[in-house]
Amino acid sequence: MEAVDRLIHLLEQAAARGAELAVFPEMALTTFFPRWNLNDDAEIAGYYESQFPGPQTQLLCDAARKLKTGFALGYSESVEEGGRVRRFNTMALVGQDGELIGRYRKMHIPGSESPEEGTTVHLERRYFEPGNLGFPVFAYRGVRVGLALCNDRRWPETWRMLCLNGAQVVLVGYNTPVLLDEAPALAHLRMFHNHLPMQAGAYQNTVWIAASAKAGLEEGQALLGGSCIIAPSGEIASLASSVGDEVITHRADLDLIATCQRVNFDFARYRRPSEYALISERAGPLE
Ligand code: ING
Repeated sequence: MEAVDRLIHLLEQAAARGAELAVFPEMALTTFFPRWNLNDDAEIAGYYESQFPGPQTQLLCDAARKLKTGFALGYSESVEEGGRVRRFNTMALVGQDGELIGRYRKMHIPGSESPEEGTTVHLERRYFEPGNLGFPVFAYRGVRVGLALCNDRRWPETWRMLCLNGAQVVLVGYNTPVLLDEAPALAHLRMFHNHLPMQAGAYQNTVWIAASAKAGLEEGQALLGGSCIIAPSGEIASLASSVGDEVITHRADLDLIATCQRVNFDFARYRRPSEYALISERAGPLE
C-alpha cells in the first residue's frame, strides 16, 4: 500500500531525528472519503479497517518496533459490536514494541448525513458514529498520552476532559479543507481557527500537543496543513512549513507542565468545580 510506505518513510525520518513518539493524520491510510457522496456499499466498505493491526498496518507496527518509535495513526474502523457492524473514526496508539496500546474513537463527528445546499460536502455523519470510548489517556513510557481527531480540537471539552483524565501530551490527527462554501466571511481565518483552539487548549490545560495534518491537494481538494507542536505555555514550538510530506520534531520538556501549573493553573488550589454548577442555578433561568 502506497500510503503505508509513505508513513514508514516518515517514521524513519522522525526516528533519525531522535523522535520517541510520532503522530500521523486522521484517516492516514485512505483518502478523506467523506468529501464524496458515495452510495456503493462495497466501495464504502473498502475504506475501513476491520482489524488493527491488519496485514498492511502490521508493517508500520514492525517499523515502530525496529525504530523504537511508537506512533498514533488515524484510520476508519469497522467493528462488530452488539451484534452489528459499527463504524468509527479512530486513532490507534502503538508502543515502541510495535504493540497496540489503545484506541480512541472521534467524539465530535462534524458535517451531515447527506449533502446540504450551499455547504461544502462533508458527510462524516453518514460514514461514522460518534465515539463511545470517552477521552481515554494511555501510559506511553511513563507519559500520559491522550488522543483527539480533527473537529475534536475545536471543542474545549476535548482538552478539558483529557486534562482532567490526566493527559500530559495530546496527539491530534486532522483533515481540514481550506475552502468552506458556507462561510466565505471566515475564509481568511482558516489557519487561525486551526491553531487558536489548540494553543488555548494547551495553555488552559497545561498539556503538550502534537497535531498532524493532511496538507496539499488530495483528490482535487486543498487540505489546510499547519501541523504543529504546541507547548503547555500555548506557544507553537514547531510548525510545518510546506504542504508536502514533512516531519517536524520537538523535544518536549515535560517539566514545563508543572511550571505552567505553578504560574496559574494549580487546579487543586484554585479551581472550584463543586461551585460552578451551583452558581448558575442560583442565577436562575434566562428569560
Ligand atoms: N474536519 C473538519 C474540521 O473540523 C469541518 C470538519 C470543517 C466541519 C469545517 C465543519 C466545518 O476541521 C474533520 N475531519 O473533522
